[in-house]
Amino acid sequence: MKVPRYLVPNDYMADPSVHVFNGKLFIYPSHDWESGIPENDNGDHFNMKDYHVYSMDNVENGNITDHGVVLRTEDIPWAGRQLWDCDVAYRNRKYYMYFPLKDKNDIFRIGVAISDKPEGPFVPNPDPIKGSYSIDPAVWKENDEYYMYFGGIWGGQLQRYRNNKALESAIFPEGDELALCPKVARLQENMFEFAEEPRDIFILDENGIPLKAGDTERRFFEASWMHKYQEKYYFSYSTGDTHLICYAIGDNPYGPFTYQGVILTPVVGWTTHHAIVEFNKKWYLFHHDCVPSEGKTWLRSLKVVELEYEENGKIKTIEGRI
Ligand code: FUB
Repeated sequence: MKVPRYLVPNDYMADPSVHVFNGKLFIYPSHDWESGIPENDNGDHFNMKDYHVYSMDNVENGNITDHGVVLRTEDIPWAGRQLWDCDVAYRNRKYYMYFPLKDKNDIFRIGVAISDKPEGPFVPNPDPIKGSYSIDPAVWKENDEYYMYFGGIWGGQLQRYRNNKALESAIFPEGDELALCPKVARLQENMFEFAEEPRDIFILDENGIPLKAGDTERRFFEASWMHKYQEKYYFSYSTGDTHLICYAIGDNPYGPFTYQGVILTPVVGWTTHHAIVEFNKKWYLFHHDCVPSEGKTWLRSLKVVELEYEENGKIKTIEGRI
């Protein structure tokens, strides 16, 4: 399947996280809707209030099952607003959904909800993960350890923190200053807490120098994802205001990662977001765009396309506007 295909034509779904559980592909998207909130740089117009889960036996034939609503803000005791990009991990016969949500003080935290089945429904813990902040959790399993990648600038609030502590007010590095780093933290065995202080992830240029804040076509903005190919760790992310999905390669889950190139050129819409997964011996890029909503940035539609590697492990760039 070399041409991207829309997966859920009857609803607006975005920010896919995708995993293979029990031999099926499970998709965990954000659920966009028309809330009427005006667009701003804070992302208030992304006012999502529930999640659905989707599954597929076969990506090529496009058949997809909607498992319905699996978690809502009204079920989450600490909820303020805005359920953004979630992810799900499996451990010891339980499925853990990690979701970013603003608390009652309008601060993004990361919550956990549990299910016995990959399709949910998910029951939320009464409190968010201690010490969690910002958005876009993505969980990677390595042997018996689980690592959560997270972070996002602007509406994702990462600029309000340094060394995992809240600042009095946001500070954006500029120009030649080091770009804000995405974070990673190993999870405790119970999957409910961080097992360590979140660490910075360094994305290096071709000379081994961490990317600068002014390097907006390459520096991290949001939407972390991790996958492994030929024993290398591929950390991929969105550059936000320059609208690219890029990737960087490293030798272990903590990095550092060296910048490699663009996976997806800008799509129609403002945000871009993705998941990369191998299923039935093919690699796929799941992503979203705003073509069906005629460019309304807050009404995004889920897409999938095959992803290919060069022999040297480089990912072939995919055009976002086809
Ligand atoms: O859906 C809200 C936000 O938009 C996500 O958390 C970001 O990754 C961007 O896609």
